[in-house]
Amino acid sequence: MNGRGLAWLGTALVASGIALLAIGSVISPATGDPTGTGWTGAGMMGGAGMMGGAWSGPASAPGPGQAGFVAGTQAAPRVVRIVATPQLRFSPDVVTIQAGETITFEVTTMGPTVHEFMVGPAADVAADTAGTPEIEDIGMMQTGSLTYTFTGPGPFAYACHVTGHYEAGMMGTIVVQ
Ligand SMILES: [Cu+2]
Repeated sequence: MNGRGLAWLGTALVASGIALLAIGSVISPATGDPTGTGWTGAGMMGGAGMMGGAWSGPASAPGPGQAGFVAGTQAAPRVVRIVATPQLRFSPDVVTIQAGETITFEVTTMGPTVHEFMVGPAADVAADTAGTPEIEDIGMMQTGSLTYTFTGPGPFAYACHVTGHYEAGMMGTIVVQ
């Protein structure tokens, strides 16, 4: 999080305000699906008109234990989609992987609150350690992408380190199968 991000956040909050917060609150109940494939809100979001374009892509690829699962590799990463909500949560907040997998996270911010997405060893993610892979400043309806290879048993985690968000609980867990 930097000064520019804070300024942008303020502008976005003032400009976008209540209506988008309301939309976010409708969408965000999402699923909490630990496999990251539950997109029950997709139809509703598509129906919201201007937001439809952001949701036209496929859902997350099947995870371990699901039909059609193919482990992600560096040559062909598995895509996991995550929504960052105005309620300072990630949906899903648990992602299951197979040891050694390479995952491409596609993280979309719903609503006017700007978010970040950091992923890696849980201790580094918790401490916001410099150099830990991160997507910065994901603005409203923007999607950021980050590819990460999970080497070793973990523990791994992800988090948003916009000021106050991690402290509010904006974090997720990587379960290694
Ligand atoms: Cu955040």
